[in-house]
Parts: sequence; C-alpha cells; structure tokens
Amino acid sequence: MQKLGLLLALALLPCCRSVTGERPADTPSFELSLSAPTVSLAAGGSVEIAAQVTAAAGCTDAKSANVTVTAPSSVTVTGVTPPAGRAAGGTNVTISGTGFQSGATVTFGGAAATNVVRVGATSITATTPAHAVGTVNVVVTNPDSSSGTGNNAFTYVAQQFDPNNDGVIDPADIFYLVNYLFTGGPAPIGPAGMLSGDANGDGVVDPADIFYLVNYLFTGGPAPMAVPAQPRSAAAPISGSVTLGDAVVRNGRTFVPVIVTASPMPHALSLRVRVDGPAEVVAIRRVGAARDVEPIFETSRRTNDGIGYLVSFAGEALAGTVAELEIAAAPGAVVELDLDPSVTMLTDQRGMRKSTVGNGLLRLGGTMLGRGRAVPKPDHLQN
Ligand SMILES: [Ca+2]
Ligand SMILES: [Ca+2]
Repeated sequence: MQKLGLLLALALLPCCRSVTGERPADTPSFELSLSAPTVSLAAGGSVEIAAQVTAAAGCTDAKSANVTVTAPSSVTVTGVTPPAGRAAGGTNVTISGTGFQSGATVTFGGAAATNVVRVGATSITATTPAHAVGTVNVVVTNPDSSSGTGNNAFTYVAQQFDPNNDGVIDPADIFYLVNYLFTGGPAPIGPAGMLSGDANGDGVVDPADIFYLVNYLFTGGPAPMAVPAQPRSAAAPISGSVTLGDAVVRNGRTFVPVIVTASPMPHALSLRVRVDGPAEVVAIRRVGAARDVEPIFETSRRTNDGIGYLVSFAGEALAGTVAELEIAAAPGAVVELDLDPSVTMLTDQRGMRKSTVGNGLLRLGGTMLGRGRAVPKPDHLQN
C-alpha cells in the first residue's frame, strides 16, 4: 500500500521537477505523507488515499485516488478421492477444487498432509496424515493465505485390510496370512487388529481372505474392504466335500488322493492335513484336471504335524481327485490323516462364497494307513 501511494504521489507531482521521472542522484530529500498508510480491505473493498509530497525545495502537491482491492483467487475444495482411508494415514489422495496455487498446503482435520503436489489449479495430490477415526475437513491454503475448505470431505476409518501393517497391500500380506493360518504365525497386526486380515469383509479371518487378496492382486478383482465388516449371505452357496481317499503305493512310495466334490464348482481350495502317527507329509501335488490347468496361485507349507495347501484357479479344475499327498511312513505303522476343519474350505475365485465346516456346507473325510497297506478309517467321513 505504501509503495502504491508513493508511486501515485510521484506521478502526480508536476510542480516538482526534481522528483519526477528518473530520480537523479542529487535529488533533494522530500517527505511523503499518506492519509491512510496502512489499510485493511476485504476483497472488493475500496478506500480513498490522499498523498502529499513536500520537497526540500519547498514545493508541495497533494492528490488523492481510490484504491480498490481485487478479490484474491477463489479457493474451493470440491472433493477428495478416495474419500476415506485408514486412521494411520498414508493414503494417497487427489484433492479437486479451484484456485490452487503453487506452494499450497493441505490439512486434514488440522493435521498437515505430506507429499503435497499441485498438479494444476484444480488438482492437488497428497498423502494423508494420521488422524483419529472420523470425518474431517480438508483445507487447501495458498501462499497468499487464501484458502478453501472441503467440509467433511474425508473420513478416517479404523478398519483397513493390512495384516502385516506396513501400509501397503501386496503379496507379503498373503504370506503373512498363510503364516498365521497354517503355521501358527502372529495374528494380523494392522490398524484394526485381527480384522486387519479380513479382506472379504465377512468379519472373520480365514483362507477365503487369502483367495480374496489373490484375486485382487493378480487378477484385478475388487480391493480389500475398508469399511467395518458386514456378515453376508451367499446368494448361491457352494456346498461340497473334501476327503482323503485310500492310500496307494507306487514304486515304493505312498500317495493319498485329495478328492473334491462340490456344486457349483469352486475355484479355490484350502486345506491342512494333520498326521497322527509315525509319518509325515512329504509333499502335495496337483493331479488330474487340476494338474493340467495353470493355477492363479498355489502355495504349500509344511507344518509340525502335516501340511497346509492353497490353490486357486480361474478355470474349472476342482472336481474329483485334485491332488495327491506323498506320505513317508514307517513300515507297518498305523497312521491317521485328518483335515483341519478350521482352515479347510472351498471358495469361489473371489473368496466371497465359501463352503466350510463352520457354515455347515462342507463335509470332510480323513483316512488311515496301517500295516503297510491302506485301510479305510472306521469313521471315514467326519462331520
Ligand atoms: Ca501390508
Ligand atoms: Ca474374512
């Protein structure tokens, strides 16, 4: 404002040649007085400022002019994508609006966002800061102090799938869940605790969540749930059985078939075999149609008393004898093989429809080895 007034005064001093135009080195001193050296105006406001200059030579002049303040750029925040993220922060978002200037800063519920990048006047990308669960205002503030607010534009949620709590969803989360469910590893430790492992949002953590995650990461399926779990009922439930057949001996090695019957045909199988007796599971291998179809995902883990196995297919492969367990047993030993009802299941490709002992849609059957030959277990079919 003072600079503006000075320029105004200099331009309006025709009687004082020594202070017009280019100011010569020997310009005598002069005094400038403004009627309003400091004013505060709202956008669009105006004020009349009178300026008087008195030069040392004794000549004076006074003029006045209206000063109108131009409104600063209008800043608005119209949306945040995605509109929700976990309370721990770290969600990469795009903020839409108008009037964003270079150097703008962003806050979520008063906490500063990081990695703020102005893409253009209508778009900013940023990473959310940590914040308590709830809905917050998102504020964009320009370097000229103009700002815009998106009221309740972002929601911090407690549940976000991330079993290993490293802030990203990737295959490491698959193996974290495999380790937890099959080999006694630590439970999910994400922001929602145990439910940080609930990818399909059904309120429990089981192998169906692994298949849901595989489908998301490898075949472009829907992202893991970020909202509180909702029990859901399957419109077309899968029901069926997983049974271990009679052992067969080939070339001195013992094999036990894994037999699946189900309708409609599932796309994913999870099982854990538990061995009771002087024997161990050496390996599990796909056979039959399951051997000829490339799986989307397959992994097995030896456990202290057996083996865990997961496989999922895009096509139809899980019918009949789908795999064989190779068993190493002491000659003549009596060995019982059972399927663990807590993690043995059949699901669709997304892990949304499942057949489990728990939901009453899956029947399991174990088997028994003895005296060097396979003999049917008396209670061949469990459950
Ligand atoms: Ca993770
Ligand atoms: Ca689940």
